[in-house]
Amino acid sequence: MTSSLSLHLFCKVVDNFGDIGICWRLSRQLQREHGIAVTLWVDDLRSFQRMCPQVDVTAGLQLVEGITVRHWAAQDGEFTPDDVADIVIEFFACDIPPGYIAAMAQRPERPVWLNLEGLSAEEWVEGCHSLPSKHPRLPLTKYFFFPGFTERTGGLLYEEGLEVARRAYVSDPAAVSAFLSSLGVTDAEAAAIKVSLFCYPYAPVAALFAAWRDGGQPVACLVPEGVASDAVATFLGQPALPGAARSEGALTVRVLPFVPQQDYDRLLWSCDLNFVRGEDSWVRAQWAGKSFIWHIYAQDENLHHKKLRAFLQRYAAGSAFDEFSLCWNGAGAGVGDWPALWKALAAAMPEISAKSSQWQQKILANGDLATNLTKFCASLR
Ligand code: TRH
Repeated sequence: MTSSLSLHLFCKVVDNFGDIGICWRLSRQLQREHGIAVTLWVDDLRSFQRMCPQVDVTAGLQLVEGITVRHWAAQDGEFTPDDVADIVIEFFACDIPPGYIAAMAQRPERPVWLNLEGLSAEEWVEGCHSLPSKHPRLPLTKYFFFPGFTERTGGLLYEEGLEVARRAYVSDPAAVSAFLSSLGVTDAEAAAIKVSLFCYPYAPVAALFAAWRDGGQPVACLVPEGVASDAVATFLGQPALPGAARSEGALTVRVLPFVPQQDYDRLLWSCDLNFVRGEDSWVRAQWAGKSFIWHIYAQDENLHHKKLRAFLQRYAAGSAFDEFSLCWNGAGAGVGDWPALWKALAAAMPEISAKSSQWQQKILANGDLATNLTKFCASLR
């Protein structure tokens, strides 16, 4: 489907990878499925390159997989109305260059201006989604666009063909084996309970490692480079670099390279349990159809615990899932009896995974985020 629409998406990489991860995924889907000419403005090309190796970190302007990528180097650029796109999106309320906003106000056909917010399962999101906010001085109106889990939100990022690709992969043991061995995973590790670990440094990783080490079932914990490096290096007895691995008791820990974003889905599909964090990997784990534990981005006054509980309430995967999730996020009753938490979660995993397709259908009934966003923009033009 081709549309003559142009769209500029501004992404400021606050920290970690979620901002650029989400914006990169959205850019590709808007262009491929909706025919929109997307320009992605990114301030930190190095973080972008970590998940998209073909990015040239020295280029001010480049084409990556058909998407125009501009290095957003400063706030003092001069712009004319012709430089302004039909749709302008700021991710996570990042401040787009004032010169660009001034040019937006001078454009004969005002652009649709959205603030694409972060994902939360909390109810207040429904009351804020699609609300307008008039610019204090200029003849412009910005609209809040919230991802979410209900029909009164923008939905979740989900691209065409994802489920077909997932089913084809998980039903092809040779493909799974080839992918895992390409990451250095041995046959013995591939035969164990495979866990991918993507969390923030403050997760109780050492305590969980001890529970897996002393547990009855072999566990292979696959950790992308740079994740929980201190706890992983302590277990390994060496720096947590790709290829480093060590076994003790029932646990093997292996450090993987940080894979390109398109490969990250295959890591999730290859494992039995996925520890995810932030926003994008959390959503991808929900599409992966496996059990997952979410490590939420910590906020002051433990506001993130409210966000976590709101999601647990919607997801309703049972007490083993809830207790483990709460303790993993420091929101449990105590520090966590990790051997007992792991035993209960392991027993519940088949049932949790079985429920995932029902959950996916429930969310997708509201439409995917890219489609909902294009419809919302069309309603404003
Ligand atoms: O990296 P994150 O912690 O990003 C966070 C969150 O988005 C959070 O909501 C935001 O407030 C904060 O940034 C500023 O987690 P997230 O969202 O899962 O993004 C990680 C991205 O990295 C995701 O797109 C998956 C990708 N990824 C790879 O491409 N390769 C890998 O090997 C791994 C582990 C992740």
